[in-house]
Amino acid sequence: MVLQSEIVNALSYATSKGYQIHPDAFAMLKGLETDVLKAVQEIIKQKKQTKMIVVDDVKNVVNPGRQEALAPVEQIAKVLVDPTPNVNTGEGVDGYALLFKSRFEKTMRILAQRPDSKRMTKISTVKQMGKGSTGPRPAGAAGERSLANAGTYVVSGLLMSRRTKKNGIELEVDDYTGRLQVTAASEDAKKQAANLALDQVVMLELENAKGVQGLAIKNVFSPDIPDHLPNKSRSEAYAVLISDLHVGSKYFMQQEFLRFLDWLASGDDDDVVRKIKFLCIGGDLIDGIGIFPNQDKELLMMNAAAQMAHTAKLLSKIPKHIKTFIIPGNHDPGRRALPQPIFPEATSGGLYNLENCTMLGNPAYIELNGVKVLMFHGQSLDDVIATTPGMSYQRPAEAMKVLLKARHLSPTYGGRTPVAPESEDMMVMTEVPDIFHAGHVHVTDVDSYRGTLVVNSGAWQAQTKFQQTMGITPSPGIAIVVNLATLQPFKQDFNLLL
Ligand code: D5M
Ligand code: FE
Ligand code: ZN
Repeated sequence: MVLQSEIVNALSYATSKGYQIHPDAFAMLKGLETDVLKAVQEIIKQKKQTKMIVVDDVKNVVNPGRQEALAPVEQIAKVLVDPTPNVNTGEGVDGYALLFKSRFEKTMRILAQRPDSKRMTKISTVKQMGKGSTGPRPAGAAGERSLANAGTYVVSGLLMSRRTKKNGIELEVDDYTGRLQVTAASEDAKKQAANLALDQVVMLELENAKGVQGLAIKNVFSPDIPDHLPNKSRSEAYAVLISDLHVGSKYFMQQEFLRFLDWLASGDDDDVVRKIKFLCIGGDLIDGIGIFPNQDKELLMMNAAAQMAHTAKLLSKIPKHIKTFIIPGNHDPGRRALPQPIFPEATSGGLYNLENCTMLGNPAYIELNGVKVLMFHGQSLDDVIATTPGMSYQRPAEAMKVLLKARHLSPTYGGRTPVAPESEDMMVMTEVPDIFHAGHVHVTDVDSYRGTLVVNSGAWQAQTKFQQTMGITPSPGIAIVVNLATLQPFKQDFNLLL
């Protein structure tokens, strides 16, 4: 569809200049891996005699001497961040203390870039001010006047708890100098407080308010991503995003997946497919063994190695010119806790032998033609959906936005998502992604948030018994295709239309 309009544009440009395009030349233009309008403009610029654009004219602008007029579709991939080399195994309780300290410090560096953070006060200072007077009063040399003028206090910390009380929602924040309990009493503050993830870092603007014991929350600031203009590819290249194959499961949709693989290989006949340069696979390649109780009743292949070998065989059909990036999910071999290192090579069933496939840990940042892509399987989306009001399994992109706001991929500790006690918190979203790709929920969803394209890439597994009892209706058999030059996404459906 994108190219269709490109051709139409080129045609109408030629017509407007009084030119006609010979059908053979037209066919050749359609087959070019380039900007068609630009090619036609270039031809008209060079043409001196007739008003008919012919095959030779097209050849003229694509011959090697004139390559610069028609830049080929780029394919430059970089791995920006992979947790694998930094993953350590269990450090016990100490590890969690270090993890949270690291989370706090890394997120404070992000918050420091916000103008409101200039007024930040330590919690110990705020508590000190509260002693021996009717309430906290601003103090401290530099901040004194601005704090007094504003009549408010700004603190930041980890959100330790959230409780619904008579007066509103009580939050407890800790910034390593102290702990403070504050109340969201106004409707607006209550709404903002409800949308925070437990254990995330938050900045709060506080004030004294009538009828509220202690300080009241005037404003809630999540670290958030800045509203930004995303990076784009200079040429029209496409990235395909998929996840959750669940090979080995009775419900794996092999027919649809083979249809998808055939489509990837149909390059020469299709204007978009020809320009697919990248494929991102967001985890849950296999269904695994012993991942949930009584899983064996839902398996076709009873061992993980066989499942991986079959996956590798399927993925070997991806055309070799498509650079493929693969991260693990909760069903795949290797460590279960986040962040997950790359698949253990020994149990990867030959995946490592596919030269166009790059294995990465979960989460990982890559750059595709300059576009920053954050790949994350999405385990924590279950926790976000369970604990945030208004979230549902039918709109996973909404839950993904909560993670973007928190600048953290798995904020809540002690829920369904296991997080490893690493001394560095690698789940802090230090980079601002242009595309945020997750899966896990099995529902395709596409949205845009502050310049970032948010994609949940669905699944290739039909509805399981568990999902049926939970009332989760997956949307499997669909690939998300993104034009990296515009960041426009579209869905390519591989379900047979009945
Ligand atoms: O998870 C697919 C989706 O279904 C994800 O949102 C979790 C949910 N799910 C699936 N099985 C279970 C069980 N046994 N308990 C809780 N939630 C579940 P996937 O990782 O692909 O299995
Ligand atoms: Fe899955
Ligand atoms: Zn999953």
